Amino acid sequence: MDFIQYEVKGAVGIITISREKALNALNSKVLEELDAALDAVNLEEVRCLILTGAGEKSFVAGADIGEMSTLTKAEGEAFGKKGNDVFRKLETFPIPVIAAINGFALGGGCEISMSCDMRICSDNAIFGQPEVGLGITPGFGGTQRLARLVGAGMAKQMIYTARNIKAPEALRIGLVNAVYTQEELMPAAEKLAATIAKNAPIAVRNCKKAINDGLEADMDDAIVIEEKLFGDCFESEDQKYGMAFFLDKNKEKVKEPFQNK
Ligand code: DAK
Repeated sequence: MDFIQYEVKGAVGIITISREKALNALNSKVLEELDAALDAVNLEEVRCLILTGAGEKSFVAGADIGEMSTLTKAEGEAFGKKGNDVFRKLETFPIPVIAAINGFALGGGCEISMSCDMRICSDNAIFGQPEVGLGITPGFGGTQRLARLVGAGMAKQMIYTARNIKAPEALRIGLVNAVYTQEELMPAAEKLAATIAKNAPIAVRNCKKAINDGLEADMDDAIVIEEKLFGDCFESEDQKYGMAFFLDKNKEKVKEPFQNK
C-alpha cells in the first residue's frame, strides 16, 4: 500500500495514515487503502486497533481539498460514500479502535477520529470543522458525531464558526479522553490498547456493540440489546474461565490469557 502502514504488536494493531507531504489528507486512494487495511486485520490475533497519522505535525488535515475542488455532483456523492462507508466500518469494527491524534485533526480528520471508540491526543493537536469556510457542510458524519460527543450547543459553535480548538479545550469539552506530549502519545495509546486487549475479547466486542447500538435506540430497546449481548457471553469459554478463576481460592494460581473463544 502507498498510504497506509500496518503493524501488529502483540494483540494490538497499529494503522498509520501515511501521506505526510499533504498532512495525511484523505484522498480516494487513502480511503480505499484504509478500507482494505481494515478488511485485512486478523481478528483472531488482534484485539484492539490504534489509528494514527504519520509525522509529528498532523493526524489528518481533512479530506483532500485538491481532489474535491473539481468534483461533479455525482463524483462528490461517490467520494462522500467512499468516506462514509469506511468511517462506518471503523465505527462498527468488531474490536475497539483508539484514535491517537498527533497534530491537526481538521474536517475529515476530526470526523475520522470521531468514528473511533475513543480519542487521545498530543499537546500540539488542533481540532476543527472548517467546512463552512470552504462552502460545504461537514460530509463525513461531523454534524452527527460531534453533536453526540460534545453536545449540540458546543458542536454547533464549532461547526458554524469553523474555529479550531487546541488540545486543552478538546479535553475540556470531552472530545478527547487525555492529552500527552508527542513522545508520550504512542506509548500511552499502546498501553491503553494492551489493557483493553487483556480483557475477555468477546465481552469487549459485545460491550462495543451494546454501547453503539444502544445509543441509537430508546432506553427500553437499548436494555434489551444489552440483555442479549450479556446472554451471549455465557456461551463463551472466556466467561467460564474468568468466573472460575475468580471463585478459585488457590492463591498460587496465575491468570492465563483469555482465549477469544
Ligand atoms: N487537502 C489537500 N492538501 C492539504 C490539506 C487538505 N485538506 N491540508 C494540507 N494540505 C497540503 C497543503 O496543500 C500543502 O501542500 P504543498 O503546498 O506542500 O504541496 C501541505 O499539505 C502542507 O500544508 P501547509 O503548507 O498548508 O501547512 P501549514 O502548516 O502552513 O498549514 C494547515 C497547516 C492544516 C493549517 C493547512 O494546511 C490547512 O488549513 N489545511 C486545510 C485544512 C482543512 O480545511 N481541512 C478540511 C478540509 S474539508 C464530503 C465528505 C467529507 C468532506 C467533504 C465532503 N462529502 C460527503 C462529499 C470533508 C471535508 C473536509 O475535510
